[in-house]
Amino acid sequence: MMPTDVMARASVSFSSLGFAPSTTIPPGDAAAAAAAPTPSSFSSKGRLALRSALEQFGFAVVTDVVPEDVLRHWESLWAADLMSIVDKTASDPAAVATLSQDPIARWPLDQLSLGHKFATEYGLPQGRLAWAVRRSAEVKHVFANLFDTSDLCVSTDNVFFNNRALPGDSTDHERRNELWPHADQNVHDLPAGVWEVYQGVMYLWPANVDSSATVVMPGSHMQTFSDLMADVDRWRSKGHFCKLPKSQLGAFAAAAGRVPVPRGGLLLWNSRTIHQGWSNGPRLAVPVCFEPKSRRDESALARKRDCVLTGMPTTHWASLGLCHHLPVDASARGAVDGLALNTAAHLHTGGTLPEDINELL
Ligand SMILES: O=C(O)CCC(=O)C(=O)O
Repeated sequence: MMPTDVMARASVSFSSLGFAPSTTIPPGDAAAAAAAPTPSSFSSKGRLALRSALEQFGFAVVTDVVPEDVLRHWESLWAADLMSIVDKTASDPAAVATLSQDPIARWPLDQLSLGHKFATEYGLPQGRLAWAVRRSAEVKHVFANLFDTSDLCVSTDNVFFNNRALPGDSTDHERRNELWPHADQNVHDLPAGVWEVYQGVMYLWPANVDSSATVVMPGSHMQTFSDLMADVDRWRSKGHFCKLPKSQLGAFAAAAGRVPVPRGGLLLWNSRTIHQGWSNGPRLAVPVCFEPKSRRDESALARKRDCVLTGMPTTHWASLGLCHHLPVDASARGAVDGLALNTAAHLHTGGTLPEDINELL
């Protein structure tokens, strides 16, 4: 885990960010997108603390971004998303009834995978939960503090979901994970390669020693990232997913740590910071990234609209509208007796592009 002294300095409370209560909108309300926080409502103390944590460590945790009732509402939206992809006419009514008692806990993830690593399929990246988080005025306010503007567009990445409990007998040091540390920025891919971009993950369930989490290497957005980018031949004509070479894995493992995030907290990191996911134990979290709209061109907007309408994810880049095609986990498709699935979670919009979603793209 990340050392506690680093965490103490990398944590900022949401209440210090000067959120104006008049902009609080009930979750999922279509008016949330329009209720943009204004720079005048920012508190300079909180903003400075957030920016200096990001500058020093390349990551920060904003705590208590949304209250418990909102979190419970968001969980209910995830349950609705899961039930929405069950094809009721092709499924056994008894299996549907059992699942519907508690879809989040009972979803048979080993047999009915929702995609590759994350919930990438069945329209879930454009589902109810994902859009409730993207519509949250509080989440947007955090990013507005970073960019000094509320004229922001949002990314539409995959949802992170794992309902598998850890094996009761495993202790933390025995748990193993694949190493895939990377930066999500490439300075040789211009102009985006030199923009400031902050990736975010809104944690509905806490990240702790017994859960899945995000791993970051503190401070790696500086020298480690520059060293990675020094190999011009390797990165020229490549995209923004830049993996650390094998020779650096030992250094990464020694310096990196899983970031504990309380329920309702927003983890942020610089796209240059070397990071990866750690998949061991439960997780319900939504990646969210806002960037200034001024960066986003018409073709990116068209791709983003298309993703919303077809249920596909984009990468975390809000400005680029890059479709996030991940390999499909075909072996785990529809293998449970009695449950058949549909790509349908994105149809909560009625197959149209609501004005407030369009406004956020
Ligand atoms: O699983 C995570 O928290 C991180 C995933 C990741 O590396 C990314 O979104 O770039």
